[in-house]
Amino acid sequence: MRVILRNMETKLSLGQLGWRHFFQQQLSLVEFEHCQPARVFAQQRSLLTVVTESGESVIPVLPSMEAVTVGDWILLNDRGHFERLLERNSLFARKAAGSKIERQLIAANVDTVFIVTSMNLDFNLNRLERYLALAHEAEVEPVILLTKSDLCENPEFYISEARKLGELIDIVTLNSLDAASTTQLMPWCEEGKMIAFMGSSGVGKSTLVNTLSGYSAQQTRAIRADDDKGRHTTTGRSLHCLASGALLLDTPGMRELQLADSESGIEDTFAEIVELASRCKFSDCQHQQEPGCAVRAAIDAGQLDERRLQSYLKLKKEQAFNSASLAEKRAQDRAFGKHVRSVMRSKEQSKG
Ligand SMILES: Nc1nc2c(ncn2[C@@H]2O[C@H](COP(=O)(O)OP(=O)(O)OP(=O)(O)O)[C@@H](O)[C@H]2O)c(=O)[nH]1
Ligand SMILES: [Mg+2]
Ligand SMILES: [Zn+2]
Repeated sequence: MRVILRNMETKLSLGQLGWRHFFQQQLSLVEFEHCQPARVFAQQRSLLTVVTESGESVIPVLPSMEAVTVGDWILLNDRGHFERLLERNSLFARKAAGSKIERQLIAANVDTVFIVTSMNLDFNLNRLERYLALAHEAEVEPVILLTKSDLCENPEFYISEARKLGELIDIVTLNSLDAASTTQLMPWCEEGKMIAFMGSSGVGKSTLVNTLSGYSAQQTRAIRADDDKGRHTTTGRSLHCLASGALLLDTPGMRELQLADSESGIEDTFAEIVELASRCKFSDCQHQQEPGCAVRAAIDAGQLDERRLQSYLKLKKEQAFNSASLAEKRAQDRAFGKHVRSVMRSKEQSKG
């Protein structure tokens, strides 16, 4: 993972780093006098790169520390050591990829997430719904970015498809290689705002970071010609500072985005289905063949896509399953911790 401040000699003010009232009011008087707020810009296994008003520093990750992620605000004491993590404004998390039963933190205190997809074979409504659920769960405003407008003959088709995901979602079409085209994003890139780019490999997340920052901060690589898939060029998360004062987070294209602990994010993403379901005859209606099902009636009347209902049911099932596995794992970890502590205590007692 890399940190790129536009100019390492230039110090960033707290405001430019994204400090605001919400964080300030968490400080006690003692902390206000003796601690320095620091923003986490990058995170390696055992090291955190943090930036304060006085510049960048690297601190060790200690076992006693809570899990922190890129975008977090922490307090450093007068010796520059980790004091504590501040409460987050927003948090992106998913179930770790593969068979690992673990919650993985993606980013904290993000102001806007740009969900990036290209107007080619990458475009997929089900996947966009996954990202929207993640954003809604984090309570972060999502904007859908449809890239590669210069290569697309029919952008209207993609816009109208994406529009099916919500009347009010902001949708932007652009050519990520063209600076004039990316100025459309400037309203979200005010000083101190943190913007995250998320989406599959090859859609142009790093290209956007490069064009917006005006220099080649990130490596980019051509996609495969046969299926438009990317080559997983970016492998770590990194924050980049724009001249406007916004912080851009580039992320690696996710191979697998499994939702966990995201019930309300899914409900918000499929609000119209939730609303219809509240009018079904039975409270436990599965919207299959039950009599008096308002959801099926809407599908029959052409007001709701069968695809969207299936996507909703699939995500709900997945998140319930993953949340249960995570809860079970947490309970096991707690029981194990208790066991270890009681063994230690009895050892100490027998010594005494
Ligand atoms: N013509 C055109 N090419 C683009 C556009 N956006 C990205 N590209 C190209 O698409 C390829 C992939 O772009 P990247 O920026 O590396 O994609 P990424 O989303 O960062 O991919 P990962 O790092 O693998 O997750 C590169 O060859 C870019 O030049 C666009 O809007 N128009
Ligand atoms: Mg990239
Ligand atoms: Zn129903």
